Amino acid sequence: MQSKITTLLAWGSLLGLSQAACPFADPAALERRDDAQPSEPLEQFKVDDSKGYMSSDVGEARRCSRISSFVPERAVHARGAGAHGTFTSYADWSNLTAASFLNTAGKETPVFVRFSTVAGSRGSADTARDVHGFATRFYTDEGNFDIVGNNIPVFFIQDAIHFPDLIHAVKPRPDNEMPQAATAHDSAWDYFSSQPSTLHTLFWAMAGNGIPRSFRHMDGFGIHTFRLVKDDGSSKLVKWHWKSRQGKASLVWEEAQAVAGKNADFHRQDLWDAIESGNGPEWELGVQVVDEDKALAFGFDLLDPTKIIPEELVPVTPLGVMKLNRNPTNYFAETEQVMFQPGHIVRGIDFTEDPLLQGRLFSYLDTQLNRNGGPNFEQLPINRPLAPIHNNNRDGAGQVFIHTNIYPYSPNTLNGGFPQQANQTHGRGFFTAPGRRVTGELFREISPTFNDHWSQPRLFYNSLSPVEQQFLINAIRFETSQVKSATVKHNVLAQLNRVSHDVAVRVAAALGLEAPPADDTYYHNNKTAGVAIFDGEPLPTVKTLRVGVLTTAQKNATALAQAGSLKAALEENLGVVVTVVGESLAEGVDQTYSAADATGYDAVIVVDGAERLFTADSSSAATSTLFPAGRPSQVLLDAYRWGKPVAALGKAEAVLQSVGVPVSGKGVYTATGVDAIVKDIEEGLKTFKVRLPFVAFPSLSNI
Ligand code: HDE
Repeated sequence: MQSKITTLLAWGSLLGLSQAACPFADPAALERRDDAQPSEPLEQFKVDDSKGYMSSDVGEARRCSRISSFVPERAVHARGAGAHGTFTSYADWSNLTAASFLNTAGKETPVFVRFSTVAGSRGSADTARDVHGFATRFYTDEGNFDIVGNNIPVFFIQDAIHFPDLIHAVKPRPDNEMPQAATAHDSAWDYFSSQPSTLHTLFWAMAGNGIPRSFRHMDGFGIHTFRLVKDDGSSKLVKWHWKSRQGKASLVWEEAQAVAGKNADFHRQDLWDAIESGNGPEWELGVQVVDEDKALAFGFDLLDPTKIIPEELVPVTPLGVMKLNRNPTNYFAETEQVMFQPGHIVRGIDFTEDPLLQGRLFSYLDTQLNRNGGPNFEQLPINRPLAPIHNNNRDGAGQVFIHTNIYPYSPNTLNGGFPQQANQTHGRGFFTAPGRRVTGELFREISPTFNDHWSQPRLFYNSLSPVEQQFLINAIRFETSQVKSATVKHNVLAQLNRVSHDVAVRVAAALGLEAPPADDTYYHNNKTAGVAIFDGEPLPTVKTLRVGVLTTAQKNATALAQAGSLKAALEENLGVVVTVVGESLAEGVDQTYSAADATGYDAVIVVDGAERLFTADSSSAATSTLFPAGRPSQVLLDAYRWGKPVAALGKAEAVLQSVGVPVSGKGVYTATGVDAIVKDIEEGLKTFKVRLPFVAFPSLSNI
């Protein structure tokens, strides 16, 4: 580590220790605490007031309303959903780390995960295009360890001091608080184009990663380089990876916008339903491991959080698997009050001097102090570690323990020297990488090894297929065509042009501008694997994906029966969730056409006999007063336009043509029997987006 960056002491190592308990239910149960008392499980904190009486005490009501509104929403990542689960270690990893949760094959550690978007406020829609938070807490037997990561492996900035600027630029305007949960505005693109360290993350966000199909279908990353430390004090540099066992899948933009209007809770609903149905999602935790002296070996600085280590250079070593299997009992008490901190680390894990990470070690504690009005948020049930707590935090607002030690300081002679500071050899306490030496000069400036902002966005862009490149360009076109400032548009094109002349020309075409001449300083043809979403690996499972079966509930019992057998066959063979749609909620119908739309399904099938609902003839049932005119056709056509597999059984084949779906199109299936359609739908769902709703432009001349 000899890069010329500002090196801060790892104060966060101290921040992770202030953790305790909260028996708020019964004053008589106030705990008398010594410095190290085991915690009780979360269960004891659950209060059931469903059979009790409401208080008529106005004072209490006022106090309660003040209390419940006291915790402000998160300044960023306000919109989110959480779930409990278990992490299971694959092996004894003491060859890599002293972390106790990784020291035995099969060892289970409880976890709580919170997924989020970044820019939107707490009531915003789930499917806004954004980076997504992926924060995991491990309640290990040696204290809490948090990986506060995102679904994109890089970040916008390299130094924490720039974070307020980034957030001010991305958030709504200060005067009118518009636009909500969106970056399609002048200040965001002004910042992106003035601070080119943002380009790499921006490219990932403008590709499918910004609009995942669900929290379950995205990967997670710790982003910064961390350290794993062994018992002997030796250490390695690592990057954390969460790889989704559901595979990666994303929406398309028109669909995401429609979802935002139809179901703002789309992602939290999906996660909740999957867990309730016993199909909790799983991720494999892995690390890329690099020797301490190889921080500059890959042509960039491992302390620079805007860079990935391509997996061809350093493969990911899988350490264990996490399964989420329990929804929260109370959103506020758990998901809202969970207070993650990158500073929450355990023995065997340590920080690096990454200047973004160093700032986060301070900032997250500040945030939690501000949100909670004091340091005792660590005593809340969801934040409280399962391991015994030893710290010297005392008093403060909301202190719920009665500490009994009257010599709460160290060193002391009056209490036999306790409490004592734990160290590597004493008390199996906390330690940082003790064998490490740092040399070099300290400057308050960005290291020259942090200066290349263009090669890696280009690597990312080169690694996408032409269709996915077009997807990315469409996203940039959508965003920048809402930018009003000519200067900003000019600056955007200049930065895009440093990544790729192709991108600059194609974005410029939509803006009615000329791209600057090619600037090939950073151009190269390298590629990396595994970053694609739409043309990546097929999904490993289609279980829990949603299929809409369009039928008629009137005048055609056979069509309704066919919908029923199709539903049974699909659910039994594929484990998908099937919704049978009809004009009214007759028996066998799950949803009406008046409530249905294509955002609710990953694939759509029209059954034999439902044709009359799709004809444009105004005298027919297609204009029934039971649903808005043309709704069945719209569901089918939208599903097709948004790249979903669509199918028609028997005579319903004619419907495809009549609404404008080419029968021979990719992912368009026709059959007479239920079994054949089940197979086709499985194949289509595995590909997920069987076609993207635009043509690929193989060369610039086609713009
Ligand atoms: Fe955060 N970030 N962040 N961030 N972040 C917060 O903490 C901050 C950064 C991330 O579900 C806040 O408790 C600074 C990178 C997630 O509760 C706040 C900097 C990464 C979550 C904060 C960063 C993240 C947060 C808001 C630059 C990926 C949601 C409320 C130095 C590695 C956690 C809160 C949850 C939340 C500050 C950069 C991920 C304000 C100053 C890089 C997933 O403290």
